[in-house]
Amino acid sequence: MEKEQNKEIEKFLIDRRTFVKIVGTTGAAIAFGGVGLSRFIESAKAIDGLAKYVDPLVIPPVLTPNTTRFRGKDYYEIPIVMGTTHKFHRDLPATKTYSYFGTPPAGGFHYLGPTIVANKGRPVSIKFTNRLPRGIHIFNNAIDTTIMGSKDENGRPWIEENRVCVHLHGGKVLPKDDGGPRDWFSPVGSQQANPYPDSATRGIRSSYTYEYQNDQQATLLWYHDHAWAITRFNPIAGLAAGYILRDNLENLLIRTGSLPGGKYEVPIVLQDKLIDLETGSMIYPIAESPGSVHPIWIPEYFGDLPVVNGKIYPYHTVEPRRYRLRFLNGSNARFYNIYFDGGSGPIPFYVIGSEQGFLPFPARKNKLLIAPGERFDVLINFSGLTGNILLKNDANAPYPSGSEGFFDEIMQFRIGTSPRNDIAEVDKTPVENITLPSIPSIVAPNTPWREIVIEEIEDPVTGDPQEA
Ligand SMILES: [Cu+2]
Repeated sequence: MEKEQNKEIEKFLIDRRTFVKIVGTTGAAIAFGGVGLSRFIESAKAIDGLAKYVDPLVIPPVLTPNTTRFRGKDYYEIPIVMGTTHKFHRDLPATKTYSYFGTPPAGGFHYLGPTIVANKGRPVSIKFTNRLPRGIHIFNNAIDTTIMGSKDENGRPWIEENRVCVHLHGGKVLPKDDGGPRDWFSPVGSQQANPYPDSATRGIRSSYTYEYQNDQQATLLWYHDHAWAITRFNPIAGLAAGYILRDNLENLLIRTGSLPGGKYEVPIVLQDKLIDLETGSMIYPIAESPGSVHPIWIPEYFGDLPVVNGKIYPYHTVEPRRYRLRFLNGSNARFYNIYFDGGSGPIPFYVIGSEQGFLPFPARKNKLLIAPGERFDVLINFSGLTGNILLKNDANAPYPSGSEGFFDEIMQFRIGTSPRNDIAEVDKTPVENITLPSIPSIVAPNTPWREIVIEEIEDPVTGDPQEA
């Protein structure tokens, strides 16, 4: 029985992979051909000089909700701000970033945003306020006004380049709370008339309160910006953060020690980044093809530096025990095929959940492919290991066979010691024996499998992706 189940899981993971391959092979390999690469190469020059594993991993703060303002609901207020103090690396100057602002931990945290922890069945309401500066966007040079949504109905570029809206990725929400690209809102103080009657918010307010019912499986969701015509910039600028949804069964597993909780549950937000190593500024490359349909726009962004929770090549000191790592690929286009390397081959780990909830049971893996936007819930046991473990990657960009290459190292786990008297209860139950919260199957027995292919249409001349 268990074997059968294991096969099912394996099939699930393999099917996903095959699916991704089908998507990935059509044209992605040449998607980047020739556009905006000069900047990419320029910034790559000094990478060898950037020391690895000198910055500790930063854990985004978990926000405390106001539980009394609205009955039966967790309420938050999150300003969306620009910061000038975030350091991606010890040896880089501070960088101008955008973020969902939470109480910063020591050292400053002005990138990405606070983690929201919600519980199934208890609604969350978040008032986001746009406190970005009016006007100029952080990636102003890369704005292509030929992209739909870049101009108003009179053909003028939007005054409010720093428009925002918030999308809870993977969330089951009402349309009004989905953060559709057209439902953007402006920086504080802006009073631009609302030109579209179908938008409740656009241009006429500086904040919007989203309601999340949390009526779905426990999982890691994420919230990120989704503003019209500039969504590709904003999560790179920093507007992306985690939203952990728990349910009673999961909470029980944490309380009883079957799943690591507290500091043993670590969010890992993977991104790639282009940074001007002189100034510390983030770079968004542009195409230089005047006369083409979109002269500035590039189809995919690839950075040459791995960034985890806002730090380049960070390290994290762990105890020799089991950890739960909540992976999110918050990159624009980069896939990661991750593995843990202790010096003698990949260290096996377990996947216990993916985008929308737990797997039926833990699946043992050596490597794991994570596409942009995807989340994976991973258990890894550091007990019995010593020294430093590297989190590595061997996925090409564009995936799977592109020529942009990849950084093979991402971050380092340093195996420390266990605190005295800490008996890691969690390690006593073998991972295979953990019963995960069951998910009701939505597929009737003998339902035929159908393959759905999403294809990218390329320009016959340039080979650039045109539509999908
Ligand atoms: Cu999304």
